[in-house]
This record gives sequence, C-alpha cells and structure tokens, in this order.
Amino acid sequence: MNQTPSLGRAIVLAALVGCCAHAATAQVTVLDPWVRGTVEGQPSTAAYLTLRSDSAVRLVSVTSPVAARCSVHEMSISGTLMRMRTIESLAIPAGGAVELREGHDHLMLEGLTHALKEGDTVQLTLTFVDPGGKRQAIDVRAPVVALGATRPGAPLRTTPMTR
Ligand SMILES: [Cu+2]
Repeated sequence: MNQTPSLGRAIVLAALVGCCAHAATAQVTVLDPWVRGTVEGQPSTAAYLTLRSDSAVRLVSVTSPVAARCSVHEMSISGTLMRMRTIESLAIPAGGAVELREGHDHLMLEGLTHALKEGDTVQLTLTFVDPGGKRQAIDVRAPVVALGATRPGAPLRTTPMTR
C-alpha cells in the first residue's frame, strides 16, 4: 500500500485552486458607506462611500430594497449651478480608490419605499465587472445619517442644504 501519490495530487490540486481563485476575483473593498436621511414623502436621497480595488474594475450596477432605482451620479458645476447626471459605470483603477462624497459624485437612490431615519440601515448591492467580464456583487449595509448632518459623527449643518 502506498498513499504518497494521492497525497501528492491533493496538494497540487489545492495549490491550483488557491492560485486560480486569487487570480480570478478582484479584491474590492467598500469603506465608510452612509446614506442621507429623508423626510416623509421625499422621493430620493444620496449615498456616499469609498471604493478600493486591487485590480481594475467598474461599478456597473447598484440596487437597494429601499429604492426603485439606484444609479451613479456625476456632479459638475456649470456657472453657479451644480448639475448631476447618471453615468453608466464608474471605473476604479488598479490599486486605487474612488471616493463618492458630499458635493461630488454620489449614488442616487430614487423611488424610496419609505422615509429613511437616523439609526436605520440601508442595504446596497454593488455589482462590479473586471476587464475580462467577470462580475461580482458586494452587499453593503450603510447607516442612515440624519438629514442635515454631513457625515457620520459630524455636527449638524448650520446653513440650509442647497441643490
Ligand atoms: Cu444625484
């Protein structure tokens, strides 16, 4: 009886699986997600977060159980007006980070099912695609921050919010 050959095969197989699993999936990290709270009847709000990835990926889809539609909005300034428009996908460069923050690009949640109160948590599902077309979805639980606060833990604003 000789068990060495089968043990050898097991080690080779484990090494291959480890190698391929690592190479196939980008390591995407979602940092500091939060959603702005709303008042009753308000149809939409924004969500903010930072995305990091070890290899190039694009954020191609966002969904949430609390919103009929979610999209990535790009902010631009034209004269004194701030405009936002939907972009089809958001590129995260290899080894880089993209920050979605107040007054800049953000996630737009439209068709809200109910008012979002401080202390609530909103689930966001972010779908990324790598240059080879491989998709991965990441679920994020984002705390709701009171309407009027700038970010978690920050003091309330003293000036009215403008759009
Ligand atoms: Cu927007």
